[in-house]
Amino acid sequence: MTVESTAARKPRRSAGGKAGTTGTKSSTTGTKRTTSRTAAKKAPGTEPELIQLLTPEGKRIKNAEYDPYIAGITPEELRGLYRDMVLTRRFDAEATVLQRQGELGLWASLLGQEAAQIGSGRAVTDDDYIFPTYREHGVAWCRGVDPTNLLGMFRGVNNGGWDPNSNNFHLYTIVIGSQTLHATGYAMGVAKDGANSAVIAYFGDGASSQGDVAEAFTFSAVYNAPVVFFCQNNQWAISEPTEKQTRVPLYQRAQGFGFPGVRVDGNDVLACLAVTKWALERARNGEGPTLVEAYTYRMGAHTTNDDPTRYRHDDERAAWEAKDPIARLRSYLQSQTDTDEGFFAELETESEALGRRVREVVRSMPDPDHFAIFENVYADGHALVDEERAQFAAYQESFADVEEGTQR
Ligand SMILES: Cc1ncc(C[n+]2csc(CCOP(=O)(O)OP(=O)(O)O)c2C)c(N)n1
Ligand SMILES: [Mg+2]
Repeated sequence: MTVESTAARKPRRSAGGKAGTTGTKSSTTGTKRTTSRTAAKKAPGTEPELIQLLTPEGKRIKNAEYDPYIAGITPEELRGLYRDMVLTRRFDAEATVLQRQGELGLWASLLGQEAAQIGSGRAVTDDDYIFPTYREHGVAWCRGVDPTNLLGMFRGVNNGGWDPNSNNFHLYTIVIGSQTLHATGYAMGVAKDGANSAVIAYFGDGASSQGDVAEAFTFSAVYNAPVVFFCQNNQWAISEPTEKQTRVPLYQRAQGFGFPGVRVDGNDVLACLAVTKWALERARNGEGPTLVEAYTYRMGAHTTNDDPTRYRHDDERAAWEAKDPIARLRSYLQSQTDTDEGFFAELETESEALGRRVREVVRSMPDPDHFAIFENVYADGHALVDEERAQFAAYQESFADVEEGTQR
């Protein structure tokens, strides 16, 4: 396994990098179309360059640059990270099942991305502000957002489910990439306030193609905003593979905007913790933005509406299963710490209890008031909203007539 820091931090490559240069050359040569496609694909069996502190077998790799960020981590804290990942996976599985049973309209599973989310989520301090996508259930867990609060929107009974300012955790954002701009603006505000906090924006490999993300990179760089862009490259944007988004490794994009980018093993919770701490420290020290690309895999479907068997092979999933983020920390705990079987058994009991609680809470969520959607649109009300509310009231009353008619 190659372990390497980012090219942007130690600029050994020319701008654009090796892969980018290859892509540019072949794409300008019409006759080389086949070559160009081949070049954009990863050669089978090759591993990308990334920062890894824990191998898939659970062996610790030394890294002079990032070890200091997890130096002194105790067995208790390691068990805490393991617990976070196990409970998040259990919650996520329960939500998927609830959707299958018709209790939720939709669910976007984080299966396989637990290390990226728990590692980065535990690196953030209480004062930092987080802007998630719609899949950051593990980060929400780290933030202390009750998991059941994540489900209201997916059940269609509320528009969000939590107060962003209570946990410095913004509402889930479905408009791809837009939260990177919100985060950048917020971070620019943080800098103007002179506050000693940082901001982190989550987004996906697909989102990296959005104009919003390019604008966020530009503004954050130029204004030296204290923001970390945390890209979970889970290899897929619904049915589009990453090679359809970029000809260079995503972390190298940062170089062109003038800030560092780094690729970390997104299935290694220790590496994600260390690298995110480093990036947040840079932000707090006034060194500006950082792009972290967490190289991971979406083990499940894009959402419960999706069927990945239509566009990807089972052997790809099998290869990633061997790099499971939870299994590798378990191996490490068992071989290198005093963690006994009692810990794992207790956690299993706790997981089951969490699953039961999630089921009970979801099933007892009250239906929303039909008119709640018109509230909080404007602070002082608005004539157009009043008009729409009146139209909706008339529409509702039309059902009352039908019901009366049916009864007669
Ligand atoms: C602006 C916008 N365009 C398109 C969509 C539809 N859409 C929803 S999820 C998605 C793919 C996102 O992929 P990625 O950024 O890799 O995140 P992932 O779902 O893999 O976590 C798309 C295109 C959207 N929600 N918003
Ligand atoms: Mg993706």
